[in-house]
Amino acid sequence: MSTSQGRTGPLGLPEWDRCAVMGVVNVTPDSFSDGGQWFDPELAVKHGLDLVAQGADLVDVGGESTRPGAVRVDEAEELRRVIPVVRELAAAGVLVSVDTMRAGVAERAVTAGAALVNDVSGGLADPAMIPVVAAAGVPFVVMHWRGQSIDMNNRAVYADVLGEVVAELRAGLDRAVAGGVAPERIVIDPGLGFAKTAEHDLTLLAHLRSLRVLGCPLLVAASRKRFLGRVLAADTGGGPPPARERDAATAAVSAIAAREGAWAVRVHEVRASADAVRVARAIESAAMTRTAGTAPAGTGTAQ
Ligand code: PMM
Repeated sequence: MSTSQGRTGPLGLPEWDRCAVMGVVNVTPDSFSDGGQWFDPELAVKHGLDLVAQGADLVDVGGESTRPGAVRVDEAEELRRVIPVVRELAAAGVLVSVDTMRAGVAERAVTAGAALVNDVSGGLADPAMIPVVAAAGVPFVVMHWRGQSIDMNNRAVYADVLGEVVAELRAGLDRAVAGGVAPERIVIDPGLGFAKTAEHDLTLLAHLRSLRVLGCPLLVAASRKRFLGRVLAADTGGGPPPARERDAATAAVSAIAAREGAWAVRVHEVRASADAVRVARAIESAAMTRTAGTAPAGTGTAQ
């Protein structure tokens, strides 16, 4: 089903009549946003269920931090963190996405019940990823990425951030399709904070509609990111608030992303974004109603 704004999700997932909310479960000791809180698998599962109760449509489970400067964990450790959590959440009926750059983790996670593969490298980090996703026939998130987190900040150099991100996403999309992933299963993501400064992130958010030229559902993952800290600090004159104090700012981005036609927002704190996307849907419906000619008399619209 396509919504009034033409927002259609990837083939293989349910369709919502609004922007979907993807809740984040990081089974890591060191994520910038919630590091360590859900490192225990039982707590991680409980947290995933709580996010669904708060309004998450799907839950993204990751076992490797991608914060700037992060050092990679090995595959065995990533599997140990992620697979039991994916399995339990999927068994409980939760729609699960796996956040991984490794084909082996993606493959095992899909077998354990994951319905979507979210690869921040868009298939660049592991040459086996695209063939695995193609064979599994699941939706695939292609994020804009310029290299591993350890030194990604050095790659935040653009003459035209919007044009370059669109071109590089198009290349990622073409790579995935050439590797056998069905185009209707691909979701794109501008990769806020990945090889980007706060100014780059804000420019991309200001032009979300331009990303839709690629013709794919759009995922926006602004939650608790550095650029929000920078925006909030600029007004108070103090330092940036800690990541966990950026949820209201995150919900503001969720409302805007939804209004701009994003397919989904990826957030750590779900309740406020679940409300935000519902308000955006209500406004979208009101805009459609007026377009359809039921505006009050005197506005120049058909009566
Ligand atoms: N950001 C993080 C992790 N996974 N996945 C997608 N698709 N897009 C993102 O921007 C993204 C991601 C950063 O770490 P976090 O889990 O603490 O937000």
